[in-house]
Amino acid sequence: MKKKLIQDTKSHFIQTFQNDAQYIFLSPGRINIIGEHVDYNDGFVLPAAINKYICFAVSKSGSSKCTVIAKDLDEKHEFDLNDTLQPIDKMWANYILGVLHQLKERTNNLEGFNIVFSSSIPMGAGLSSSAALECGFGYAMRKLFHLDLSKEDIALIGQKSEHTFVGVNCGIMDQFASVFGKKNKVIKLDCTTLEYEYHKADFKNHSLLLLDSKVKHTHLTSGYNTRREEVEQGFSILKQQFPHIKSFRDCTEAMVLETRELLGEVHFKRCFFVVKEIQRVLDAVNALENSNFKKLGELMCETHEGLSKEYEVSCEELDFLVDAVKNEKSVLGSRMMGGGFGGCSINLVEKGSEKEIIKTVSEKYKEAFGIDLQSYKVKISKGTSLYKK
Ligand code: GAF
Repeated sequence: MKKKLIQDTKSHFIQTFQNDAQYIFLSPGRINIIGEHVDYNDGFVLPAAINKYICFAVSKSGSSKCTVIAKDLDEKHEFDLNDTLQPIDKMWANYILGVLHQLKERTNNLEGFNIVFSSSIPMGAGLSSSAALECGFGYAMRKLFHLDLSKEDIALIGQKSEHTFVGVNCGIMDQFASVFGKKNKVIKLDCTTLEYEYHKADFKNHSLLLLDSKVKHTHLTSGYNTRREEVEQGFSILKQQFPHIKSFRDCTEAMVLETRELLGEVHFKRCFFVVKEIQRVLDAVNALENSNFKKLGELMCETHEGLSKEYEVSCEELDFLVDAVKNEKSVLGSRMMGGGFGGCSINLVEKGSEKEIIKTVSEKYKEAFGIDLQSYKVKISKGTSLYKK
C-alpha cells in the first residue's frame, strides 16, 4: 500500500514534469487514544501517527513558478512565488498556501517548486489529512531550500495555516502527532508547554479498530469554532470567580459545579467536559503503563459520553457505532475520535475479534443508515519523514 502510493506519486511527477522528483516525503495521519477538544484548552492529549500517509514528490522548478498537483483530485494550482498569497476557492490548496505565506514572512531563500501529492488517508474521516498536508509541505520546503526550521516550528506553522487560510481555529494536536509520531509509541503531549513524552503503544492482546461512519465533516462548517468560543467564554466566567486559575489545568470539577448557575447550562456542560477530559488523559496514561486495558476502555467510553452529551460534537451515526459495540464482550472501549460531527470511532478490542465486530456492526449500520461501514486496522508509525529509496 505504502509502496504503491510512493510509486504512483513518483510516476505522476515524472509524467507531468518529465523529470524524476528530487525528494519524496511521507506525512502521516493520526489517531488519538484519548484527550479530545482539550488541546486548545491547555490540556494533555495522547495521539499517535499511523500508517496512512500523504506522499509528496517535490523538486525545485528552476524559476519562480510554483505548481502543486493534487493527484487524487485531478486538480492543479499554479502561481508565481512573488504573487501575494491569499486563500482561494480550492480548499486543499489553502492548507499549502497558508504554510507558504508564513514561510515567505520568515525567509527570502524560497524559490519556485513543483509538487505532486497523493494520499492514502481517507479525507473527512477524522484522521487528520489536513495536518499531514501542511506538515509534509513544510518538510518539503525545509529540505528544498535549507530552511532553518525545527519540527516544532513546522507543526506550529501548520496550525497557523489552518487558522489563517482555512478558518479553523484548531489546536496543535494533529500537526504535532504528524511531525513527532514514532513507531509503536503514543505521544503524551502537554499542550500548554508543548513538552512531550513517548509511551509504549503496547496493547498486549488488544488492538485498535477504527470504524468510519462515512459522515464527512469539515471543521469549517461544523461547530468546531463555536465550541472553542463557548469554552473560552466559560473560562473567563470561571476566572472571575477563581482569579488564581491560569487555565483549565488549574480548574477542579468542584469549581465548575460551584459556578454552574453563573455559567448557564451550555457553558457549564462544555467546561465540565474539559476539566474531566484533562484528568482522563492522565488516568489513561497510567492505565496504559500498567496494562490496565479494562480501565483504559472505560475511560474511552466516558470520553464518548462527554463528547456526545456535554461537548455535543458527536452525531447520530457516531453514537450508533459506539452503542452498537457497547455490549460486545470483546470490546473494551469505544468512542468518537477527533473533532467530531462525523469521521471515525476508535475501538479498543480483543485481538482476533475484529472481523466479527466489523460484520455485526456493518449489518446494523447499513440497516439503520443505508451506509456501508468502512473499517481500518491501523499501525502506529513514525512521523513526517524523507523517504529513502
Ligand atoms: C481536530 C483539531 F484539529 C484538533 O486540534 C483537536 O482539537 C481535535 O479536533 C479534537 O480533539 O482534529
